[in-house]
Amino acid sequence: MRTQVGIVGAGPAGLLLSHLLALRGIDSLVVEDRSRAYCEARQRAGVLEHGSVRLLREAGVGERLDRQGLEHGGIYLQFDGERHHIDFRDLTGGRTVTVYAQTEVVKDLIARRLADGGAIEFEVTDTAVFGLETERPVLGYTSADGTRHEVECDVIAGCDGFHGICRPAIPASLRTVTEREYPYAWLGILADVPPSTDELIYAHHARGFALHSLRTPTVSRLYLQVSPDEDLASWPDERIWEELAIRFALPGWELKAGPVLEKGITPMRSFVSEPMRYGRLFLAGDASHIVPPTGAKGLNLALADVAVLAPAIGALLRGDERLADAYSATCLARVWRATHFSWWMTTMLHRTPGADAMEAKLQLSQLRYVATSRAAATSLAENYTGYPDLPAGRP
Ligand code: RFL
Ligand code: PHB
Repeated sequence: MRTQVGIVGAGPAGLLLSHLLALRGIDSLVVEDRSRAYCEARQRAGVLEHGSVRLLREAGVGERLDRQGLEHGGIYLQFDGERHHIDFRDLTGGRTVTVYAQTEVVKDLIARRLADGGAIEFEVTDTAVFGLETERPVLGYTSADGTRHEVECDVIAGCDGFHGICRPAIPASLRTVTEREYPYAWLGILADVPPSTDELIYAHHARGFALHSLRTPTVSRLYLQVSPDEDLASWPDERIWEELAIRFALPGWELKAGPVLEKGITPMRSFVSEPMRYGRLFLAGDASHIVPPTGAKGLNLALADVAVLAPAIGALLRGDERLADAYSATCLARVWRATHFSWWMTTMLHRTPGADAMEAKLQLSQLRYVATSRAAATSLAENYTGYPDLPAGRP
């Protein structure tokens, strides 16, 4: 068996890459160790930068996004009993973000790949990549029916997330990892209740950070800062709603509670593995970098990586290696910008366990500066809506 590009992972990065390659007439095979239903239901990100929306639209997969996505012109920052609106449209010359769940992006991309005759193998096991230093790397896997395959490729794309097998296939001596774990986690819920707010609320509170996000006009997504070793069992739904109500409390405003459809705990880390290429293996998305979710960047970085990778692979297959050689550095410039922004949002908004009075006062001063200075707010707005601009989605 052979394909031009072997893609490991059917998350947003692997699926969009497969589609962008197909637009260039390049064939690929996506292998995924989970089921299609699992990939389409996994609750994760919700916010698309303005450039990610444009990319999906230009790639011809933005039809449902345009119909159902909820455009947002700003966010609220809440601290010290006050809620301040940060107006992205005004601060960035019209830029916005769009709330459209990652689950929907994944559904749209899977549907499109299958409609176009694209090859996606779900529920594979024992994925392996080898011969990465050669011009004929091999993608090995066992399909759901137990058959072992070894597929000869021109290029392999490691889009297999943080726990995948592709990053570890790069010799450790050739990789530099820069990493930080935060002393807190997010407890997230999906709730069958209309959002109590018109824009996302990022709330800094003495008891910890809280975020009010949403999915649709009738479904809300909310998060609470908890300790990293928190036991979900000690958070019955009533306790979650009580804690959310305390952290978002504001005179004259009420948090609507409702049935909790799903809950989970997410650890928080910043992680970058460099470079993003080894021979004919290219890493994209969470396989190479993780950001804490406070900046809403993870999904957007995954999409940005493959927008750079697709034309680089196209050129490489025509014998021009220049874009492929520049791939890692091009992506890492954006990755490090997002890593800084996500770290900055995270440390400004969360309560650090054991923090002294100095840290608490400095956080409040920083929040007040962002809420009152146009220059400081513009920096937040520019980074949140997406910086730098993305390459186009159409070949
Ligand atoms: P994914 O989505 O993890 O996809 C990787 C795929 O690879 C598969 N896989 C394998 N397949 C075959 N063989 C193997 N050996 C394999 N090992 C793994 C996996 O099953 C999976 O299907 O990575 P990708 O495509 O790079 O996409 C990255 C994003 O998923 C991630 O960055 C975001 O979800 C992060 N994130 C957020 N990002 C945003 O931009 N905005 C947000 O608002 C936002 N909120 C979040 C988030 C992530 C969260 N969690 C749970 C991690 C909120 C949360 C709670
Ligand atoms: C979400 O809607 O899941 C979400 C929104 C903003 C974030 C993180 C997660 O910063």
